[in-house]
Amino acid sequence: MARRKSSAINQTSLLLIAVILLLAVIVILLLGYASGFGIMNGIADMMSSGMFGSIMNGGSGGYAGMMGGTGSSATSARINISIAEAHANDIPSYAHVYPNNNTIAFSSSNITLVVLAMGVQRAVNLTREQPPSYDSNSSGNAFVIDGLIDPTLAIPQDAIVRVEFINLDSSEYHNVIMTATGPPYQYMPMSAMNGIVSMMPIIPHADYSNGSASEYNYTAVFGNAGTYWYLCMYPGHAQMGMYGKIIVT
Ligand SMILES: [Cu+2]
Repeated sequence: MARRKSSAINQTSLLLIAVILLLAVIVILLLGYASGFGIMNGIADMMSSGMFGSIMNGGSGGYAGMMGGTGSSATSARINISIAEAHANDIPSYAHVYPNNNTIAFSSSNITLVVLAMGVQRAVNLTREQPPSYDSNSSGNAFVIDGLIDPTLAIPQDAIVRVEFINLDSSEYHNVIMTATGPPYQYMPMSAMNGIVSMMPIIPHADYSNGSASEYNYTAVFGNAGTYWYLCMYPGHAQMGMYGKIIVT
């Protein structure tokens, strides 16, 4: 009996430690963003052999361009909100948009994916499309990609996907990560770390008083065919429906 009890305590302790670690990572990501990614680079160095790898290596140079060596191409910047919205409606020729089944099929091995984050209501106003049923709570948050809300993305295997993530929300922090683990997601979406493909910091909301938004760029490659998901790691967002499906063939 004593043995069984201590094992249960150990499991509870491990879960607590996992929650504390995830909270710590989120705080560090926020601090890293605030300080121009100085901390992020440090973490990326420490974790370069770990699961985050060089994807985490945020650049400190804004528009300065590529940072570091192979795979270390993440950059952060500010972008004008109206330019960001125009950019979002500038759909590339290799992106085939099917509003009827909320799907975008990409026919290129070099893809630029502009991902906007915002509240569901703003997404509906911007696109005049409806969100998928799982993300229809008007107090929730959503992704807008090529004029659709949380669309399914069909992407060729091994395609180079340049993600341009822009937070157009007026009040909430967001990010977009990609993973093999699908919904349902918990308030703290720790399950998403299993099968993680890409990771980025959680970035601040836009400033509508001066018309500028936060942007973060990184590159993702899906080396294996299958079903993947993109989601926001900010606590509660993916749980309330801020996610979409990726089909790699
Ligand atoms: Cu979010």
